[in-house]
Amino acid sequence: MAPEFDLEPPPRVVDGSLLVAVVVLLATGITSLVSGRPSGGWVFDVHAVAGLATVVLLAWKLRRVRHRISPGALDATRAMSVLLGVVTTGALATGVWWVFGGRLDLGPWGLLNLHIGLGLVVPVLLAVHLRQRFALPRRETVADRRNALRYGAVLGAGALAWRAQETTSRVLDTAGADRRFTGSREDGSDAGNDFPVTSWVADDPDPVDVDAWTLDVTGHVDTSLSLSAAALPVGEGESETAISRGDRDPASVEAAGKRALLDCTSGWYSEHDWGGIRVGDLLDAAAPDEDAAWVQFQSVTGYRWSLPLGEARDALLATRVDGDPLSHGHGAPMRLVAPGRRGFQWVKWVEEVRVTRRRGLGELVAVFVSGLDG
Ligand SMILES: Nc1nc2c(c(=O)[nH]1)N[C@H]1C(S)=C(S)[C@@H](COP(=O)(O)O)O[C@H]1N2
Ligand SMILES: [Mo]
Repeated sequence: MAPEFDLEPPPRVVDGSLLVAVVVLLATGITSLVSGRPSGGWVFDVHAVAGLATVVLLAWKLRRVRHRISPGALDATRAMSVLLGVVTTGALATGVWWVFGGRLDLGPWGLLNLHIGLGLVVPVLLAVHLRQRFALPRRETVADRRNALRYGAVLGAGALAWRAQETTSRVLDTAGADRRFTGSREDGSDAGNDFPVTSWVADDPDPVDVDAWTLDVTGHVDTSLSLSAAALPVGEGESETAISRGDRDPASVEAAGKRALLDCTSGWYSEHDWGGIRVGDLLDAAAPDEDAAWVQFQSVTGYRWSLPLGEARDALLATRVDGDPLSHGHGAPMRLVAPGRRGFQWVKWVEEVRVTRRRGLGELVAVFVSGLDG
């Protein structure tokens, strides 16, 4: 190794590494939004370490290019580059700030939503930037051993910083210290309906008229069911109820309970004792066809999400939280409780349980646009 070894890699290697880092950050960032089980925790670690490495890479890059930016020399291409630099810095800063317990009140959204928003804009701006300025690094430069050492150093520093941050948060006792592995912080556990009411995008229906409401079980089942609120074992003290099934014998469904943790991607979690009925009991009553594989839960608003049949059986359709009837904001008369799934999958104001063979892809759109039509 040359004695004057400099940690900073050549310009094109920095640029190429930034591109790789953004791809990794985008992939892990999006994956993290659907990761709710501890086994998916590594996704958050990779995201954090890549983010910290990006801080170093971006600092090198900005130091190198800053002299090019003077108000006189600002053409469209450079304005684009400046915007990219600002948005990327913003995405990194909001991420770091979140980890150290930062908060921001943006109406229905918070700091983590801002981080996600900025993070999604970066790849778009970067694509434009690359069209204007892209140049491949030479292969010898990429394969150079000193550059490999530099990568190792940058990633190692990122990993160390990520580890150290946990200790720092704990020692300083910042609000960041009580984060789950998903980054979410506790809010309103065991407090009945007193925890945040969140809509992912714009869903905000009028309260559901319980007298007109029915829960319908449809699709690939032997017997479709339509249950009124009165036909559910949801009142206080009721433990089971008979569900009529056309010309088959009535099925009985018992009241069921489950303790489960709702973890919203906007950065909070809340753990409660939920009461309602097991989806499995409902499915037993309806008798899914042989080829049934998915169960879709649909809201009165059109918002919907599917779970694989086996997992759905173990989910709960809740009418109560910590012993109290569910409030309208939390999805009355009935909401899905899907343990291990992120909050946006816990469909509120459920009115239909549809058994399907294949997953309906429309739901991937519906969770974003539901409620936007007013
Ligand atoms: N119908 C419907 N269900 C929904 C949502 C929504 O916008 N519409 N938001 C989801 C999101 S993002 C979360 S985090 C949880 C929040 O539940 P809560 O408002 O009871 O806390 O509900 C989920 N269920
Ligand atoms: Mo959410």
